[in-house]
Amino acid sequence: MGQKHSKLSEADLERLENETEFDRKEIQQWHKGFRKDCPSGKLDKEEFAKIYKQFFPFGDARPFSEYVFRVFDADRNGAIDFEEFISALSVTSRGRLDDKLVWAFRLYDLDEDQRISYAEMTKIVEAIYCMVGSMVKLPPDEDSPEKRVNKIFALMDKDQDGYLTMDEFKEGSKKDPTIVQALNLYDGLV
Ligand SMILES: [Ca+2]
Ligand SMILES: [Ca+2]
Ligand SMILES: [Ca+2]
Repeated sequence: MGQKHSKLSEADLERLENETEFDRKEIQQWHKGFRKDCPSGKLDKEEFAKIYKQFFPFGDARPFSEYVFRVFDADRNGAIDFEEFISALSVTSRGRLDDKLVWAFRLYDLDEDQRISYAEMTKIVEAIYCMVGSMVKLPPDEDSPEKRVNKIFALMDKDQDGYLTMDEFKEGSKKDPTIVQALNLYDGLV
């Protein structure tokens, strides 16, 4: 393809070093891998879904990958560039718990009204169940998305108004680490 800008500039490197939890070497490594998997320098929805598929070959990862794509694609231009990729990776794999939770909240808050409705949570949980397929044996009180969402809301929705605010979500997630775990897709790959 003869891409001219396939190397990170010094300025980009410095900025990413400051903005992420990765050091220079790691950023360069990730960049190399990113360019290899994605020579155009931009990851589209299809390519992103393929990455997920590798990790969850027995289920259908597409719906979940599309929700995650939305959050990675910070400027909403329909493609994930390296900077968006490495920033999301930094938060989800190395971020402080609070930052991870803000990130997860954005994943669930589909209409971006700063609260998670029952319907929004159900969509994401359905997508996760669909992706994980039959790989995991779920306890009887969580063996359907509805049951799981009921359980999450019972735990987190303090004022029982049917919505989770950021505060409710943060508090509750600290009691249920599986919420955050679902995001750590790239953990252990570096
Ligand atoms: Ca983008
Ligand atoms: Ca919402
Ligand atoms: Ca509430």
